[in-house]
Amino acid sequence: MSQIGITVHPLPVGAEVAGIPDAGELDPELRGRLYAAWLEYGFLLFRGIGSVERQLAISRCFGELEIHPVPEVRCPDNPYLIELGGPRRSAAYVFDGADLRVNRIAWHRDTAYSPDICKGAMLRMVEVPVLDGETLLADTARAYEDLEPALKRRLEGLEYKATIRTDPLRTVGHAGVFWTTVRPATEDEDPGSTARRARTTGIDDRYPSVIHPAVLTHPESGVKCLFLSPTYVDHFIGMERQESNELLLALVEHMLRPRYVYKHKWRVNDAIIWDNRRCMHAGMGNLPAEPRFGLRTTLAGPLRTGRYFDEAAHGPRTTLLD
Ligand SMILES: O=C(O)CCC(=O)C(=O)O
Ligand SMILES: [Fe+2]
Repeated sequence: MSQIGITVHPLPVGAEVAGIPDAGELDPELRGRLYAAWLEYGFLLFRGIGSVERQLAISRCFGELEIHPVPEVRCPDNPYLIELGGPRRSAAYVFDGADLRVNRIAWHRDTAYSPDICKGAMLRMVEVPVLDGETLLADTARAYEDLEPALKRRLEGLEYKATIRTDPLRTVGHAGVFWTTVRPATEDEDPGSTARRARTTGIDDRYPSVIHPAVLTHPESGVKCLFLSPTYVDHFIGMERQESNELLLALVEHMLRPRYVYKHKWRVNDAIIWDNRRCMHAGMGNLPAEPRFGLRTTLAGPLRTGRYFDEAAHGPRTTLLD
């Protein structure tokens, strides 16, 4: 039986898909429609994805899954899933000027600290806090399109150095972080936070800095995207830090204009699959008293957009999949 009964409802940014069957094989025609909608809208929202199996099956309509490069975040039951929140991922709290929050994640593209960023990811929310906990997504293709021609020319051929930053202390005050009031919680506010932060500092050393282009021509749709991953940006190559920070801030402010941003208030079993080449995303965070738990797949088909900053030490990579 044809499964073509799905409907794609455009949101102001992205689109929601209704009518996806709850079980069974997803036929090729349906997969084709989903894929075309994904490329057209940048991300798709599904409701009522009630199991890991369904999340994996729908994710696989968009490409092969990959095992996330950071072992610490993998789900012990299934290496193709990572955990967001939950007892194993108890991240340090931050203070945002009003409250202590957990799960607050600054704007980024997944795995943009590596030369091969992943193609996309599907996040499904299993446990949802009553208050807050939204995920934000920004369409960087539309943001690029609206830039002034002079700024587009300035960005031509421009590259930036990207560095993983797992320690919130290092991101505070950084121009790429739009929550300028955020600071890590003190040990008094969040007993154990110093030790938890110490557990993640080693991760940074395993991921040498990389260089990515500021603008990416999408390999499938051909649209140009403002390819920044703000929280990982160290500086634009060839610029003094002040000039680089000013440019970064101006671009981030532009990308975060409400017309390019969608804020998703989760319901249990909602799932969003984003095109990581086109969209960047962030987590608003929630109050520590409320549990929030999500499971995420990662789409392989790595895109070699970058190279190591220090190629002498880490080697140029010559083919796409080596
Ligand atoms: O927790 C969120 O809202 C965003 C999480 C995130 O960045 C991710 O799943 O890649
Ligand atoms: Fe992410």
